[in-house]
Amino acid sequence: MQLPVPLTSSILLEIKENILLIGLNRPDKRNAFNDELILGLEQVFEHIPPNIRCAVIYGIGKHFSAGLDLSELTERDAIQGIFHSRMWHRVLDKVQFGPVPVLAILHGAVVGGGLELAAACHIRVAENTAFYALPEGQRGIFVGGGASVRLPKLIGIARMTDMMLTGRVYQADEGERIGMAQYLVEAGSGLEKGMELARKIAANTGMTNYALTQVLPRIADSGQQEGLLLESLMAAIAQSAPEAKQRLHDFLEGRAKKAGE
Ligand code: 1HE
Repeated sequence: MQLPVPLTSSILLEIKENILLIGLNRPDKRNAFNDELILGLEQVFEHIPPNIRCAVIYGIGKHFSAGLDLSELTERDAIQGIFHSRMWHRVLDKVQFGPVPVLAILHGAVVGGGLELAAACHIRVAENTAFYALPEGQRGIFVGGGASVRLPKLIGIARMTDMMLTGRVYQADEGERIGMAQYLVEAGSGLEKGMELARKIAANTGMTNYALTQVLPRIADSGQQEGLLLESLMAAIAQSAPEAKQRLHDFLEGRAKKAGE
């Protein structure tokens, strides 16, 4: 299987089975996102090989990510700032609406743009060292990588407002309780848990994974009547696929796992 493309040394890629592991590799700068790193991520998501079924993003070193590289921020005027933020939106849309479900494995700092990347992923697994913050409020800036749209869907507007107004930091256990992450695991075991989940996701039909990553978020963003109609269309398309019919037969003939097994 071919690895995506020649990349910046700030990203490490590895393929295990049919799962793409994407390592953020600027540990000296706590995986802060300079343009090279965020554009490198875009390149990866534009070139995911067709036989990859799931992706896992993790941070190399002590932290997931310290967010935006603040040393590049001082050089931009307002219009450059808008284009820069729109560039982040474009890249993180490619993560959220790319060809495969994406897991984020979180440890240490998950702050600013790092939290924005995590929120664009479909499942978040947090090690018990993870902590979440939006220091933008304290630095006199605003979020620019999609947090104002994606984060309230995970934790609610009130919590995000509090994080930015007061600098509140959520530790891993409280973060899991409020919806920052769906899984909380011991330090050092995030990738193992991520691979376990990724294997399950990779074994789904392509249609199921498409429905959950592409259709469900659009339904959630639409009005009730449009959403219900989209749901019916998606349900009919999914159940008519030959792979779905085979899976239903397998269950009815006792060859498939029961729910809960
Ligand atoms: C950085 C950055 C960075 C570290 N940009 N260089 N994000 C923040 O405001 C978070 C800023 N960072 C931190 O609060 C801390 O670095 C951490 C809690 C993440 C980690 O602490 P620690 O003690 O492990 O590391 P450190 O000693 O603070 O940092 C090590 C080096 O990384 C140091 O550089 P050095 O050359 O002196 O060794 C730091 O300057 C550098 N570093 N974080 C640049 N963020 C799409 S818009 C999104 C907007 C945002 O994300 S704003 C939030 C930015």
